[in-house]
Amino acid sequence: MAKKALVTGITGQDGAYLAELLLKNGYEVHGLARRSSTADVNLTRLEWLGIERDVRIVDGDLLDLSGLIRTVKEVKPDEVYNLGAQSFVKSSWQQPLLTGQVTALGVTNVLEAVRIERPEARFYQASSSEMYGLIQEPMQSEETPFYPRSPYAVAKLYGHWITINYRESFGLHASSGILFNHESPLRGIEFVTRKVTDAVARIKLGLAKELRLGNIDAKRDWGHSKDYVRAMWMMLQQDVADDYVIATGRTTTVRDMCAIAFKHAGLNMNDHLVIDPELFRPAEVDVLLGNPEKARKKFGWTPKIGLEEMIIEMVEADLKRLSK
Ligand code: NDP
Ligand code: GDR
Repeated sequence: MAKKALVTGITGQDGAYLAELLLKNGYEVHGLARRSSTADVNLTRLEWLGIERDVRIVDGDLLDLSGLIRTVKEVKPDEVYNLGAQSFVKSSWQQPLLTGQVTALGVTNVLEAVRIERPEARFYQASSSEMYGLIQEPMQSEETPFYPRSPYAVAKLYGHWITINYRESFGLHASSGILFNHESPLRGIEFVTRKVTDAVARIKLGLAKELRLGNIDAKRDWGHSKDYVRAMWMMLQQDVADDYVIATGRTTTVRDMCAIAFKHAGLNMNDHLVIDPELFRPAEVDVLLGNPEKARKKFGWTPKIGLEEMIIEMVEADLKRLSK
């Protein structure tokens, strides 16, 4: 019998790539999605991967515990991946309460539904390198202390600890992946890599002249979503639940990431890049650099796609999309 997975955040970047991987691995995939007035459910990313008909969509919201309980009771998943969140750090200062409700308490709602209806299911929580915030150690591992610097990061830290608590209190097979930034052509346009590749493509095609950015000195450890969803799945195949850092072990400034995109398009970055003080954040996470040794040792995970290759893939995808 095929294994069943329930994925929250199925309409997001990781939801799409994870669904693709799970389908390839023979799973029956159920995805929780919110209704919207424009399209019943936004399946754009699943359509991009050509799998929109292969995923069974279940209407639901992380804020609705009764719906989650009903869904878990009906689906009887073997694995539950909680990817749903208000995931944009900058918006979290604008919507701190909503971010807390969805990104923090939403995790408890899913865990409760699992505990009540399907305690034998394995659970994955999408934790984040943003939890490290004000950096305490030059390279962050599972042992590095947390110091969250945004309402989003505070909410993720709650989600992280409640997952550990459900594992320790109720014996749930609940794991957290502390994932560093990961991107792809399916990345939301508000995040910096995709904002850059979209703008570079527009400038190249004569549709725009400039790219406005905030703090380009910030450094991030960027990987590819495809590699990172594989790590999520591998985590849940371990006999014992645990927490793992998933990262590349290389950090790059926003400026240098941006330069890769401009260079690939044959454009001079200095002719188009404008620094806009409005785009700076109330508090910044200056540098992130992850140590993925534990995941490599325990289950052999290593990233396959490098930053240059990924940014070029994103620029090409945006050129193709905008040329249509
Ligand atoms: P996206 O922003 O692309 O996707 C977020 C998903 O959450 C969307 O499907 C969205 O649905 C859904 N969602 C938002 N609010 C609710 C709600 N109230 N009820 C149900 N679903 C909701 O994020 P990513 O795919 O990039 O990331 C996946 C997860 O991993 C997130 O939890 C994110 O915080 C976390 N993470 C991401 C990292 C990254 O670099 N990408 C790194 C570390 C952690 P809708 O389409 O309806 O808005
Ligand atoms: P981040 O990603 O906040 O790290 O969170 P984002 O791409 O938004 O920012 C990365 C860095 O770039 C700087 N920056 C800008 N960012 C955006 N979005 N837009 C700009 O114009 C801009 N200019 C400079 C930011 O200040 C920041 O330092 C992502 C999300 O996916 C989270 O959900 C996830 O948990 C973390 O990655 C790990």
